[in-house]
Amino acid sequence: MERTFSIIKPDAVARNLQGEIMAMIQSAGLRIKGMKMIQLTKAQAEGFYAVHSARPFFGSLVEYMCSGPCVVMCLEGDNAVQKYRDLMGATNKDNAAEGTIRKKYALDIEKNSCHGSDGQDTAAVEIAYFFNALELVG
Ligand code: YYY
Ligand code: MG
Repeated sequence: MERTFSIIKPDAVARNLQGEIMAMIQSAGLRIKGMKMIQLTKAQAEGFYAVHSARPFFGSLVEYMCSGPCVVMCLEGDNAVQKYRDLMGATNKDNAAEGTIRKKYALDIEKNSCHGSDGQDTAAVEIAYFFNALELVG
């Protein structure tokens, strides 16, 4: 069993798509071990995406991530990190495979509806960034 971290991003929450995206996650065999709805502050978004701070899209990305509420989740399942990356599809919706969350719902490369950790180490850091132990079920 492995855990990963997911965000249903502001563009998807604004269109009331949380349920649709959670249904796709659960149909893929991933279990929700922690979940809450939050609106990120600028500092929280900057910290979460710090790895991208030198990229030209960083300022716009941070502003967008704070623009409305999102749903943060800890997901668990076999091969959860890769399973959820596969379910999300490519970062750019134009390159995303049919049947993926981003192919179905992303608006553009920035407003791409979901985040998923890119490895087990980053998953652990990202889960701990948003959840304490009491907020995660065994
Ligand atoms: O992990 P993933 O979300 O698929 O992509 P990253 O390369 O980590 O980029 C994080 C986030 O930044 C991406 O989901 C949208 C945004 N972004 C962008 O707005 N423009 C780009 N050229 C690349 C990424
Ligand atoms: Mg990434």
